[in-house]
Amino acid sequence: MTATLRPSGAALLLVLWAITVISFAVLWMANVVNLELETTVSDSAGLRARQIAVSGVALGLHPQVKRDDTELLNRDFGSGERMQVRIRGEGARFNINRLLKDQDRITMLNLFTLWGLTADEGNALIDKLTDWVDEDEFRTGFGGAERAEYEAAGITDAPANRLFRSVPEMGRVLDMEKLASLKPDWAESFTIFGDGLIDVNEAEADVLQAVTGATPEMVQGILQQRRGSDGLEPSDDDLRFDDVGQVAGWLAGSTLPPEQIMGRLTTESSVKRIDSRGLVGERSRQISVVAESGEGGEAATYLLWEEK
Ligand SMILES: [Ca+2]
Ligand SMILES: [Ca+2]
Repeated sequence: MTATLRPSGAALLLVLWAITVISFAVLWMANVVNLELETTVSDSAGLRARQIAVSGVALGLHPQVKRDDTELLNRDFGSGERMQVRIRGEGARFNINRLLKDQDRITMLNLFTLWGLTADEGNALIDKLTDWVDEDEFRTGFGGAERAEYEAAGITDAPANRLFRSVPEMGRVLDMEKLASLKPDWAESFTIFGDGLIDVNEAEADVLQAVTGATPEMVQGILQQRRGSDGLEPSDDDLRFDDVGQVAGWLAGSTLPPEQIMGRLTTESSVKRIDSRGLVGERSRQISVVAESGEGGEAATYLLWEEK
């Protein structure tokens, strides 16, 4: 018999702890949402799946649990009950409000053309996104759309003339349909939360390419380094950059000035997204939570709680 716990034993204790003593804030949020869901979730397997998903949220928000604790975050409880949790930094996504406020047309155009729009179509879409949030009624550029253009399309309550309040709201902008046909999961690359810096430890290839102006080959170098020798992410051998300067070598050939690129990057997102799925047999419930981690042991602030 040994007196010390093996790491896996300690990890198991932590998971049991998290599942037994779920943070009050998570339970409170879960209950608030539950009131609205009561009519839709009436089967016991679905309820149990949701319970597991709620536990996964608590686990994912625990400050000691890291995104590459994959064994801890993906568990099989037997009898067809499973939990799958993914922790991501929100800096994997572009903050659309920040891009528009900064009028960062280069980054937006990089992204839209990468997804298959022509430069003209991309510019017209940027004009329309700009008009959606700007307070005036004057069309931006050649492609903008204010009230008259929406009315002509039979839409009477647009544009909003204020910042986006959600990512799905972007889908209401004229021309977004075209983008969505080329890139159905476009919403996965956007957020309305966080400081707008792109997290080099979290972002996918297209986001990194758009923000740095680097070639696909340069960005692949960064991703390979990040994934470690098993080529997978997240996993145990992932490398995390702790200084944006560490990626500078790969970006040397970019068309953008290095200081400008580095100023758009971070190695740590202050805002985290937890995708937690509970599975019971055929039933599955997913909860996505976006939270700003509290400082010095303070509770996390919830920015978004979404259930599917
Ligand atoms: Ca406007
Ligand atoms: Ca305008």
